Amino acid sequence: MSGFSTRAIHFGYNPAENHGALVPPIYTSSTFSFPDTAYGGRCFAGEEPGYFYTRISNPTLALLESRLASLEEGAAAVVFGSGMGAVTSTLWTLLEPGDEILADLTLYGCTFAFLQHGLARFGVTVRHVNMSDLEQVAQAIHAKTRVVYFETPANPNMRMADIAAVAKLAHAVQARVVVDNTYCTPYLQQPLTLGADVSLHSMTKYLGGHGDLTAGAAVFADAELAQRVRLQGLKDMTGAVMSAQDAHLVMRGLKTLTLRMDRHCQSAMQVAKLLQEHPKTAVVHFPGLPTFPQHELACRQMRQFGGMVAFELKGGLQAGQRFMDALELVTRAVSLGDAETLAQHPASMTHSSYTPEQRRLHGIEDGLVRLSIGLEDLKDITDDIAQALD
Ligand code: 7XF
Repeated sequence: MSGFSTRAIHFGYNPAENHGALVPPIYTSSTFSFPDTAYGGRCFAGEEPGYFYTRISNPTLALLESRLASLEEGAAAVVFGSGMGAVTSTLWTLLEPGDEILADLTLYGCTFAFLQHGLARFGVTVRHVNMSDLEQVAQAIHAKTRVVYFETPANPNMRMADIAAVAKLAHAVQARVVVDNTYCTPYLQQPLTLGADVSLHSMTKYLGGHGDLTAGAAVFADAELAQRVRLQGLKDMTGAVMSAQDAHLVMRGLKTLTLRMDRHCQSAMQVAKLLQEHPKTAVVHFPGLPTFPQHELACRQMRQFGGMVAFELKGGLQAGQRFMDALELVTRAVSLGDAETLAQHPASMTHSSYTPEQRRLHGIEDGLVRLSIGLEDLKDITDDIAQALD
């Protein structure tokens, strides 16, 4: 098998089969014609592999799916119109009333809201545990646990979970392990090779990489489960289909994924060091710092330490807000993984779906500031952060 970057550029596409076109064509068609009625019937019965309607599958989406499956070393992938489309389509397929999902304490705000306001309202028991603490996980998992769900590093406080160890505990009760791999991308971390069953992405972030699309993906160790998520979760339950134009943009983003990630990671390391050495910061959360509590796990589980940094100033919430308002180059905006360095305040923005009490219980401090380190010249990023700290 060729290397990661080569597959990110070439996998699954042969120009000779497409008039020599270097860039794969974008199939915008929502529907596909049948040579005869019997063929159409066989498509709907699942007896014919052909395309028939884009909400189920489309050649442009299928190419992206095969590329993602290759990059994650999975059996199959399904793409969606957003990261939340991937989360909801997958979990609606895996869970039934009476089942239990065991989720980490810290989750992206809308994922947390979906568990609380979506799954819990339809008879699924939702429990949270500190996924970083294997003893707590071992005690919390029981026979009704069908899904174990976490992000690592978690949005926004960067806490990590040991994918292989959690998977071992979950598989002992036949629960599926679903990991949100958005922060890492398959270049930095491959949950399926560590034993996870599903690796989810918001492709709105690093995989798209340019802040100009919303998209999601789920990559599966088991192709049959991928097909169930496609035919139940995506087709019938959420309808969260991705557009072919956006699939084209994600494939364009994938071509430079490794280059961009290398730069994001290098710059984030320098920003984390600058913050840690500054007298005004109280705590810096970055897996690459030797003081990070799970630094050893990060070295083992991630290829590099990622492009996300979270920190708190000694002055807490007010100081954090003053810092954010003093930024000039760094842009105040949610989302992450873009070329532009972005700063946001989780308690009032991405994690405002938690109540203040829940944030306290779930380890999301009100003073936390989150940075997505972009691709600008490092000196311009650090100069802006330093002047805002001053
Ligand atoms: O539906 P989306 O493409 O926005 O993806 C949802 C999602 C799923 N998992 C993780 C780990 C995410 O970070 C996201 C989106 N997070 C953005 C953020 O944290 O800035 C959303 C802005 S409100």
